[in-house]
Amino acid sequence: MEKMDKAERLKRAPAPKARISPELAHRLPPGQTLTDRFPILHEGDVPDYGDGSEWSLRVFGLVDGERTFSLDDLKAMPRATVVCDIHCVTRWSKFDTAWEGVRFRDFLAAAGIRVRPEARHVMIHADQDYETNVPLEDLMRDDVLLAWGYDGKPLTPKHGWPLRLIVPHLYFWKSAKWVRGIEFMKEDRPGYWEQRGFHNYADPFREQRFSDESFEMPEDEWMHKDYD
Ligand SMILES: Nc1nc2c(c(=O)[nH]1)N[C@H]1C(S)=C(S)[C@@H](COP(=O)(O)O)O[C@H]1N2
Ligand SMILES: [Mo]
Repeated sequence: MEKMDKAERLKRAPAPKARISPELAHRLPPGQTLTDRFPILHEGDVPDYGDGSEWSLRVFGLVDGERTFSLDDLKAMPRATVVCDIHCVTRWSKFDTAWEGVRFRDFLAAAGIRVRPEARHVMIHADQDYETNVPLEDLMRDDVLLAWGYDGKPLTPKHGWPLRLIVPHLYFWKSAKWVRGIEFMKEDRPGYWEQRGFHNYADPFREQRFSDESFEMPEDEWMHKDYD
């Protein structure tokens, strides 16, 4: 048998995938690499909510009456810990992140919020002038959390204190930090990134990064990354 030239063999070999054990590989969406660090990404400055006592959450839109909640109101609701993998569109994924808070659907039930039947979409309103849209059905899933804790500790300001959303099955830009409002809507409407070329739904396993295939990831999205 003829020995194939090494360079030729290398050229023909498939490009190495991210170094990840075969048992974990199915959890890593296409085009993602795994990180143990916790990158910090957001638009605008980190808001300072101190002990959270001045913070409030407004629920409005297609509900029977607008309501406002304090952090203490939320903490008195049934608590849950969700351990999940998170996937950022800038190609990092982090496995087994542990968040503490109240499930979105438990929040609605505990607060007695009556959502009108015509509501199909939700706009999450957050600082700084950030918003992101998620179908209501998706928010009702078992692992969707309104979180005030991470890894057994209160959220740090940079990661969204006092309250952030966690939607593990969508790219992480849907997991808004510093949430201030939840708006129930009949028609869908694009949020901050959804208006700027990113996918409206954002399923990482279907690699729904951009609304238009020809859209390129802006260079600074890759480079300007801070870590804990
Ligand atoms: N309010 C707000 N939430 C936000 C963002 C933002 O700019 N503002 N960025 C999103 C993006 S793109 C990502 S990847 C995650 C990053 O969360 P982390 O900093 O805790 O890793 O927050 C999301 N939530
Ligand atoms: Mo992101």
